[in-house]
Amino acid sequence: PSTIFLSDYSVPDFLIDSTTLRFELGEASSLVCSVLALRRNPDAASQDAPLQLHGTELELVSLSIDGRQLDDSEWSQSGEQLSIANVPASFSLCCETRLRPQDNTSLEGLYKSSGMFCTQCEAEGFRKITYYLDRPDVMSVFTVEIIADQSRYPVLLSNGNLIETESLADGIHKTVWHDPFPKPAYLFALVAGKLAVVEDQFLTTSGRSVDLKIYVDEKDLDKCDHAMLSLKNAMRWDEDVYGREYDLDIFNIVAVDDFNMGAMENKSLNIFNTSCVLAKQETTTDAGFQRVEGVVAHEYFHNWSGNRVTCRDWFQLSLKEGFTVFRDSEFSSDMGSPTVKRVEDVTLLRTAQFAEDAGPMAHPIRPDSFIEISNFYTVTIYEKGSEVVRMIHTLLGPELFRKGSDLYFDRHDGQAVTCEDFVLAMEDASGIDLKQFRHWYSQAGTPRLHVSGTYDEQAQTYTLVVKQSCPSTPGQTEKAPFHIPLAVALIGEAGQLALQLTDAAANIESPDNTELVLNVTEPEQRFVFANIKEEPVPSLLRGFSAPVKLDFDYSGAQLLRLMRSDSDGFCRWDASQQLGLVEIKRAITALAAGQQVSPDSEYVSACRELLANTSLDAAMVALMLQLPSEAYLAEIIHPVDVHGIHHAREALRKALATALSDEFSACYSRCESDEAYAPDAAQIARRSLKNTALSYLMLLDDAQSIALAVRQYESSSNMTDRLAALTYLVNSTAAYKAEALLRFYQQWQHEPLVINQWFQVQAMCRLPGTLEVVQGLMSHPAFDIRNPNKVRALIGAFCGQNGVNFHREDGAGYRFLADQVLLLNRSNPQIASRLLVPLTKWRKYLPSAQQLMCSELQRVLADPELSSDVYEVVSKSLQ
Ligand code: DPP
Ligand code: ZN
Repeated sequence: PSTIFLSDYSVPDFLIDSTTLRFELGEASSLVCSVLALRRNPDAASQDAPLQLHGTELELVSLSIDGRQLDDSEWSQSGEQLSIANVPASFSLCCETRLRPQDNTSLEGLYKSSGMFCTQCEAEGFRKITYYLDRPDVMSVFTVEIIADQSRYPVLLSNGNLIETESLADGIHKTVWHDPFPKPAYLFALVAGKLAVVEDQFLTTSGRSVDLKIYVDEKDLDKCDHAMLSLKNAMRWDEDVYGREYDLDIFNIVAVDDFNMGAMENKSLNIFNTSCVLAKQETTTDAGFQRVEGVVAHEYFHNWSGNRVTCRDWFQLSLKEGFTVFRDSEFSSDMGSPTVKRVEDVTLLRTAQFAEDAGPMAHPIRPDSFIEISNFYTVTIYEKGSEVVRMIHTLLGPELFRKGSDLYFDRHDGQAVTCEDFVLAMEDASGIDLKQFRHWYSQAGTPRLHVSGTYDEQAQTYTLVVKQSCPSTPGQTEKAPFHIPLAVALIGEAGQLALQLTDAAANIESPDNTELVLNVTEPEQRFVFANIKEEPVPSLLRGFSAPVKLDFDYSGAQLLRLMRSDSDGFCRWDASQQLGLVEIKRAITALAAGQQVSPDSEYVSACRELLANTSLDAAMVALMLQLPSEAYLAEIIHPVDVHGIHHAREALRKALATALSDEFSACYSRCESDEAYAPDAAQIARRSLKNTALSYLMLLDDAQSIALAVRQYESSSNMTDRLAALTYLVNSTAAYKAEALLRFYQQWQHEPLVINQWFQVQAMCRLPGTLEVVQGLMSHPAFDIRNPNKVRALIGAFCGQNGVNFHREDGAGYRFLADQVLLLNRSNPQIASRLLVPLTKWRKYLPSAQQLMCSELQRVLADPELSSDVYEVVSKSLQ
């Protein structure tokens, strides 16, 4: 496999003004006939280059230019390229290809899922449908004719407007769709199947009525309400917050069982993984409801940030993904609890993204090179990309940011552009210089801020010294300093102090002068605050104002003050996590010395206070009571001793449960409620706190707690409480757990998404012997290795979220993963390379684990038929 470089970008030699596709869908094979109106690109360097089209795994049936059939000598094929020399300046190319969608297990291009035809073309799947200029800067107007058996495939969909339907002979029917908006091939979609539909309407701000349709399997008709509501909320929000209106009369969503990603934003025909669209209280957890809301909004928002303005090339992927994640997270924050959403986003960033940024696949949000673009749909491109847009929002403020986004959409509507175009629009609209800020696009790695503070009582000043650095990443040893917005406040005995910098060169101030955003731009900088009458505790990186690791040598007392009284929810939560971290480190030391784990009494008191605090959002209380996750600890403690960390953390949790058992019980009872289920912020918060309390109580391993969990399991009418209880039971010594698992399966065996949760609960069980359970479940009739959701629920959850079992000391977990990757490499390379990620982090662990992990990676690398997807990840991780 070869490497593709951003620096090699050149404009396409040809443009495609229109694309007409005809699909004849059949049981054995399908025929695709494409007619492309091609012409030479006047901006191309060469005006006599051959036409080179992308195509892979295609059977070419015929090829003609302007009605004349080409003979074999007029074209040649090599790798994914089909070349035709000596073509005119403008012409019509007609190409027929034969496909076998039913044998397509990669789930890219045209394939079948549960009897329906569907497509996935991003990033480079269209080339599995026909020969084409499969690059996002080639935008074309599509007309699509679909011909299929009427009884098997009554619903035939593509992008844009339905312009014709016709019944043909022999039970065949046809529909024709036309999309007036030029688009790249990656946004093409087709669906044919037997689908039921839920319909609604949305009236846009300028009075256009849009038909909204969600197509699902008949049995799922009762699980569409939440997605529909989320869609309407998202459409309204994008009008209100960004001034973006929907642009067609129809918006379709189709739910598909077998899908590599969460969902796909194809123009007016979004295709969704069932897991990201279906929801109802009996089958879906609160987190599931929130995911549906977030993903529906995300894909809808792409209509502007992605479709109307798209990417010039795949190195610019974060242009649409980072911006759209930022948009959807602001949306979710407005729909629910902003602080909780922020904490969740930061948690994902600080575990998965920081790990990626410190590992062998580290890349800037705009990468310089790749082997396989599918490997770059990463937490870096998405979540760090979103943080970079958020920092622009912080630096500009909401009004100028909106001016910038208006300018970006106006200036580039209908174009395929770059991250640079986005930054330029923000600069032009605001007049704010983002020159140094641009390093965030080109440099990988997580910057580190070392901050120290000194109080000068005599001068009544408080001085913050901020030093920044960034570790080397593959291919980048030296980093230029970043422009980092550092939001700060100073907390005194009675609350936040008024801030007055002696050097006015800063910065953005809050209206009441008690919060500042410092522009950190130098390797080392000093900020002096005047008129400070008491020694304050600094509240730093408020709202997580930049995706960095921050060190400040807080005392326990200072952290307790922040945890009790900081007005910034993120910092308040983070203080609780830092205190938890200190306790876990003490527990590790204690266990290593053969001593008992006993948490600091101040810390226990703070937790007790939290449990009694009914004025604080219950979701915040729950989050603050949860100790830093093992995944986060693995980012902080080096080398990572998975078992040592796990046992220390569990021992500390158990000690807290013992010390606060009455408080946890009381909290549990207080949170019980019999009101009708709603996935709203208040109820979600209460369930979250209730289940956090139950999880602690279960550590007592007493009959009373087990009875509580059993009762909750049996009496819950919603999946959140039921699944939480099942999870705690499965991880306990309760004899009832086998029965609970069996009954759960029997009750839900006809709901694949619920069965996925059943697989996942078992795969994530922390008790010994889980690998054997997982291996056994792989031959369960409900498991299907061709279905990505099942693979993620069982194999992905075990390897990625069950550290103590995956890192079994005999290496069996690693061997299991390598076996599965080698198997999936042949059928679904995208999923195989995704799954491999936990092994690639081998350098973090103890030497004994490193060796075992490495030898499994080597075994994978030795496979002679590695896909480019797996090859890139495994080879880079061994470099
Ligand atoms: N479907 C993926 C997403 O929306 C890729 N565009 O992020
Ligand atoms: Zn996206």
